[in-house]
Amino acid sequence: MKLRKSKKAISFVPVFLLLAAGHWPAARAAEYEIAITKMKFAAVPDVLHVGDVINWRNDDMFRHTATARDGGFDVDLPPHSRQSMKVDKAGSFAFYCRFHPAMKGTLSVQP
Ligand SMILES: [Cu+2]
Repeated sequence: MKLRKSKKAISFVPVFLLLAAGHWPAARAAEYEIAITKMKFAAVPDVLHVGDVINWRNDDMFRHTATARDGGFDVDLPPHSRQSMKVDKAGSFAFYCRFHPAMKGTLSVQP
């Protein structure tokens, strides 16, 4: 029976490829931008994780807020401004703009 020395090294290649393919460890925080344009919040990321950062960006000439209905956050956004916010707890958080209650969305945050 002939054993080739390189055989063992080759078996590690698929594991390396999986890691390189973008399967980040859960602990790695991601950063997202949620823009406000023409009195509307842009689409929210499907799933957020605790530790992620949201950059709220107000492109309008009006002042807006991103305010959690449960009081967990209240981000003030003067015209043409941006503000970042760290997501610090898991759950589902409905939010709206205090000045324009028709503007709303929901953050879904996993641990
Ligand atoms: Cu508003």
